[in-house]
This record gives sequence, C-alpha cells and structure tokens, in this order.
Amino acid sequence: MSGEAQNVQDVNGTVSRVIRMGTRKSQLARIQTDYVAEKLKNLYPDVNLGIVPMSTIGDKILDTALSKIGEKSLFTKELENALERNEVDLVVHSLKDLPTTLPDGFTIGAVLQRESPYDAVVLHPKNSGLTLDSLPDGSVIGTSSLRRAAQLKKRFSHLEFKDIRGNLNTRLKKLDEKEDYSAIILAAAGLKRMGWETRISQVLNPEDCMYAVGQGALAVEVRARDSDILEMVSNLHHPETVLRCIAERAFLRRLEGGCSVPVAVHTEVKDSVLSLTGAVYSLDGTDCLKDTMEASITPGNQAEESADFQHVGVTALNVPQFSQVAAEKLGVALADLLLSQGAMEILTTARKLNDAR
Ligand code: DPM
Repeated sequence: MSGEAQNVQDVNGTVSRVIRMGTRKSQLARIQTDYVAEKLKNLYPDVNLGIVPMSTIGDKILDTALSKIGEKSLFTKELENALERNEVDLVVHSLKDLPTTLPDGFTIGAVLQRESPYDAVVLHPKNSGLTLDSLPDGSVIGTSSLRRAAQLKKRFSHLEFKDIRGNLNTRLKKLDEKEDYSAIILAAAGLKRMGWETRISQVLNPEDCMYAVGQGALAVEVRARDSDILEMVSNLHHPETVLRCIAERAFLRRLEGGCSVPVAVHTEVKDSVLSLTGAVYSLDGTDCLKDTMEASITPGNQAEESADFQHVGVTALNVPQFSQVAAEKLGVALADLLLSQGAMEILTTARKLNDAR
C-alpha cells in the first residue's frame, strides 16, 4: 500500500476519508490501537479507519536485553517510515517507548488519559500469596528494565534480578511454564489492557519503585505537517496527562536519557500546581539522586497560542501554551538541579557498565 490517503464513496455518493492506522503486531499494540480507533470512531462516525500491522526491530530481536540494543527508536522506526511514505496516517504507541526527540517531520498529536503508571509484580503461580518482601532469599525476579532493577535491588536486597525479554505474552509464558523466575515486574497499564489484571499480586508504590517517563499513557504519532490529521487527533488529548508527560519528557531529554538509562519519575497535578519528582540511579541502586520541584500551570494572561508549537515532541493544540511551557521548564529545571549534583557521572557510569555486561 502506498501513495496519498484514499477516500471512499458509499452507495449514496457520500465521500468519507480513510484514515490508516499503523500498529506493531503484538497483542498489546493491537489492543492499544483498537482502543484509539474506538475513540476516533466515536468522535468522527463518518471516518473510515483501516489498521495496518507491522513488525519492528524491537519485535524481532527477542534475545537481547532492551537496554543493550542501543537503538533508541527500536519500536518506532518502521512505523515512522510508513508514516513518512504516506502508507499510514497515524501510529499508536506507548508513550514511554517514544524517544524524547522525534525525527524531523513527526510529532505526537495526542497523549491520551493515563492508565495507572505504576509497576506491578506478577508471581510464578507456585509463589501465590507472597510479596517481594516475603519471597525467599535469592529468588530471581525477571525484568530488563535498568530503572526497575536499580530501585528494587536497593529496596529488596535479598532478591536477584535477571533480564527477561519478549512481548507480554512471551514473558508470562516464560514465567509460568519454567522455573527460571519467581516473579516478573511489568507495567500495571499493559497488564490491565491485556485483561490480565488478576495476575497482579502487588502494585509497587513510589517509595519502592518510581515509574518510567510517559509510562501508562498512549500517544498518537502523526506527520507534523498533516494539519487535518493533527486537528482530528488533538481531540484525544487529556490535558493533565499532556502536562505531566511534557514535564517528564523534558526531564529525561535534558539528562540525555533514552529508554535504556536508570531514570524514574513521579508527577502529580493538584490545584493547578504540577509537581515532578525525578531520580537517577546507579545500576545497583546504591547511588541515587532524587528531588522534587513544582510549577504553577494556571494559564496566565500571557500572549498565547502559537498554534503548532511543539514541546518535547508533543503538539497539543487545545492545551494552553503557557501551561505547556511551564511543564517543559519544570522538567528542565529539575534535570539541571540533579546535573549540578552529579547526575551525568552516575548515568555515564551506568551506561558503561550496562554496555560491558
Ligand atoms: C521501556 C521500558 C520497558 C518498555 C523500560 C522501563 C520495560 C522493559 C522491561 C522504555 N519500554 O520501563 O524502565 O521490562 O524489560 C513497554 C511496556 C509498555 C510500554 C511493558 C512494560 C506497556 C505499559 C505502558 C516496554 N512499553 O513496561 O511492562 O503503556 O506504559
């Protein structure tokens, strides 16, 4: 399939636009794309939606830890190529898989309301009833997230952590059908979307494990110049999620972190104040820099609306520019604070050690 977006004509001669949605082939990606399709269908009943499944590098390389592949756009490149070639009009991603700097010509046109951003413990059935605290010494926990391992090693020093790769279905299978892992750690959001909420034995609180930048939020990536599509998907934005995620992404971008560094965040909006807690860790979690900053996101009487202005890759047409600028500055300011305390040294060492593993 290639070329310009097609229109279709029904028996009454009514012409309606066809919107083609690119998606990865994993079950989670399909569920997420169907979810966004459903939302679009409700907003625009006359639009025809087509779904185009594709494989990505991240889906093909299953035997290497995510953090070691060193390719930032692991799950996004093929989909962006299809966008660029006009084979699809939009792509649904987990926001946390999208780099903080998108290639030229692309933008995140919608960030949907966040699901639970927390991480969850899924136990091997034989350990039913136990928690990370009560699992026996030396129990092996599967995760290839440096962020999860760093935080949890420090907090639960009696446990061992080993890489586990593959999509959610593969991981659950590896857990249940072998004796390699006592438990695995996964994002609660993904488990919920898959309908596997009942497998969650414990949701980790922010004291034990802060989440990844953008975790739990879905993003719709589009061609930055495609104003029709951009306007259409902008109605999917959830303003509070947009602002939280802009702050989180600005924090990560300033730290020059990708999806493979031990960086974690926590954000909240209360009474028009956005608060951001951010942390960087050494691989074993023993070195940690963590701080919290706040910013008012109340739209002031500042000159507003330079319509298609991007913030860390996000174009949010109907979220006040002032608030977006405040959120982005907050992320940068917190990163600068941690950088002034030595964050770059911690991250550089973590990267080197991870590469040498
Ligand atoms: C990124 C990480 C992981 C994914 C790193 C991290 C987890 C990798 C692992 C950037 N992307 O979280 O520190 O556990 O080995 C991913 C998942 C989801 C989006 C699955 C998961 C679903 C949840 C969501 C993989 N990307 O984290 O359990 O929408 O946020």
